Amino acid sequence: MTTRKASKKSSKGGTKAKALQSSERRDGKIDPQNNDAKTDDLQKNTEDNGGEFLTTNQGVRINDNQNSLKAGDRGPTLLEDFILREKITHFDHERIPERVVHARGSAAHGYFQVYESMAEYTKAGFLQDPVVKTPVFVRFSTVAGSRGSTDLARDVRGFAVKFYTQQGNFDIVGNNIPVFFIQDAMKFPDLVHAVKPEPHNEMPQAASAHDTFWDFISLMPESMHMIMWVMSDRAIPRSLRMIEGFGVHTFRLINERGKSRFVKFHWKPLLGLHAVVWDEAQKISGKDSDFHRRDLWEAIENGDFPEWELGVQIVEEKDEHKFAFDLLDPTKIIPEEIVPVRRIGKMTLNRNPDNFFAETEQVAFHVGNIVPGIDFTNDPLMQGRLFSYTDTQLIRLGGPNFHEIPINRPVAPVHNNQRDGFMRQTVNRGQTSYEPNTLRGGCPFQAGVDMGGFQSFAERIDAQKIRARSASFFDHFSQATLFYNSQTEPEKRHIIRALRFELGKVETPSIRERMLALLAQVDKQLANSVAEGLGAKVPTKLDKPMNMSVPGGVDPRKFQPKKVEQEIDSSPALSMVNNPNFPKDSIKTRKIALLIADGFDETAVDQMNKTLLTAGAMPKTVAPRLGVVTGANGSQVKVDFSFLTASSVLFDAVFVPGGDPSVAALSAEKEASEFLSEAYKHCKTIAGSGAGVGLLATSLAGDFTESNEAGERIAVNKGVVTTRAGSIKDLAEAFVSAIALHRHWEREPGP
Ligand code: HDE
Repeated sequence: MTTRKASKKSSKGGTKAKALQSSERRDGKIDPQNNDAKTDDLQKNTEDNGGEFLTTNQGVRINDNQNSLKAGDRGPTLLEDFILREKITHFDHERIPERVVHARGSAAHGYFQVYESMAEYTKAGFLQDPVVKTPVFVRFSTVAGSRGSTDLARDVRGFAVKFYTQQGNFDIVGNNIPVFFIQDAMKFPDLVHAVKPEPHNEMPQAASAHDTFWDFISLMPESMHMIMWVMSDRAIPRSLRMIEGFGVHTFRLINERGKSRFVKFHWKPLLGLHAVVWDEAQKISGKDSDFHRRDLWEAIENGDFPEWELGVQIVEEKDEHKFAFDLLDPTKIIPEEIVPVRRIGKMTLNRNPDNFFAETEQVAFHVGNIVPGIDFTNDPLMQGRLFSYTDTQLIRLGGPNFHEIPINRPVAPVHNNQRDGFMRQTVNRGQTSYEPNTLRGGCPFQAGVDMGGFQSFAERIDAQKIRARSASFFDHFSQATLFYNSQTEPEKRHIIRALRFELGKVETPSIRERMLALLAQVDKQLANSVAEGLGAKVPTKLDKPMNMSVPGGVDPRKFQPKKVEQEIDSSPALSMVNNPNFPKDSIKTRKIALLIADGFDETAVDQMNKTLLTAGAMPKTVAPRLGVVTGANGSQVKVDFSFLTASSVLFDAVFVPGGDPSVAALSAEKEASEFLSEAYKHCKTIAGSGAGVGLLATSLAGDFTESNEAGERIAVNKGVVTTRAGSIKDLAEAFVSAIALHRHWEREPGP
């Protein structure tokens, strides 16, 4: 295994020996260049199961782990059996409540490094010095499904990053979508109740396509911008390594002089931004519901460490009100074309967790975990979150000491007078647990601001206590329209189809009608096209959309959405296909299927493998059976997957080399032609050489192979790359260029 730090994983030596490996130096400081500081810290609690003897939790060696203690070998089990009771009791208590939202997740360790000092904007320690490597732990998640639900649900992806900085933990608890459904934390439980499986029958799992979700949404016009994003391909990513991340809310950066600026955080994936198609997503859910989890795990094990650049959009305080929207409104973005995203550093994920429960399940993120140099704004959604994340851990992790769980504890030293509580780990010595004191010389002291003491930004507030929403939050449609207008035709088509699917699963006609009326506010053609698929009409009687997110006894007309003219009509950064931030020039880590059987053309396979590996892709052989296949010249190749264990939806592209016996054997399997047809339908790149072109011709890709029956030409036709007798090297290069385009949407039929 290439990624593990074997030296740090000594199976010898007890906990005490491991503790000495801590990154804490003898003077109590942390080595700033040690990106393994957190890994070293975790070693204190890491156990390799290397012990010789099986013991009880009290350390008593066990002689018989097969049989319980009985009164006679056919008699009843005795209560006295402390070994059985301990084992079963622990087992009975192995589960903790799953997260209310974001229950399904996958995580990895890594580190972050800033490119150059950001001292002008923030005093945050980890953003000062490019030499400093800050350990991170990142958890990706879906929102609606349970812990065991499919990775490929149409859903928002959580993107939560914990930075173990030398000034304490800083968490960016964000999503892969830069806006949210609602504007005020008050509506969060309603939203989540609506999207979760319906309470009477617990259906459907991990899906928003049901009545309660759309009932709620149809009454909440503020959700329309977010709805555009979740109905787009952003909600069905190809890989967690290929999603953007966003802090969503506007935060503050505070510099040494106390000057505050507004900031939005972004994560930009270096592998680009890619999605699957909905039909594929549904099939992946059946073939491999761990698809994203496996993809992340395998990439890290292979040494293909995923990377993201941290981007910031910085807005001066004086510019707070210069936009067409309110910076505090979490249903709005700051378009990148108006305030560019400056990339300030890079995060690399380079180590898989050692234990899913101890790390991925027990990690506790909190929007409220900030460090000096970063501060909050009054975004009413964020303000509610500041309460929620501690509260949820109290029940999920069983008490107030969850900060002591190894994955949660900071690498920065922790000293305070908090004591006791369930599962307290720290043995606090001494007489004092209060401050001020003299008995302990006043320790621990408060830190002056110049010594790193946290001081909240002194925002001026002069206001009435009022339960209300600012009128500056009332433009619910303009940015939804901006998003829709920024999509390419295929992307618009996918949004229309997603809405037809979701609303098609809604059984109550009036909910569909209200949704069509809301969609008409975003774009008339979009609404008409969705309506057509539903066999319905956009209702004219609902030309004033309903906003039921209003207090009781008030005139709802006072709360109707108001459109505000936006600075721009279209933002290319919102499209995945047209996005200028992610050039489509790489096929790194893409999985390519090579369909082969005995008698395959070895020269073609060797050349193709070479080109794909050089481009950083992962060629895998798929054959009628597992084991080995023998090429035309007698060399043997290990089969990675059989048609039974693989499926076209688990690959990015497919190649069929020549070799008459191989192609004949594949032709005899209907799975081979289905494999190709499915890849074709999902707009993936398909290649064939020699007799392999004949197999392509038996599939849906057939129409695009004919033009090249005779020649040595390399034909590239809507992502189908073929040659009968031409150079395989040229074919392989054309194949790589076509895969880099990701998908060939021109094959898709109209809406
Ligand atoms: Fe969360 N959210 N959330 N959320 N959220 C949780 O915390 C909550 C919101 C996000 O991998 C919970 O530990 C409220 C926005 C992520 O462990 C809970 C509101 C964004 C994760 C909670 C929001 C998020 C959570 C559930 C509205 C994007 C998973 C378990 C006021 C910026 C973190 C837990 C992980 C998890 C509350 C809205 C992101 C219940 C009340 C907006 C990535 O505390």
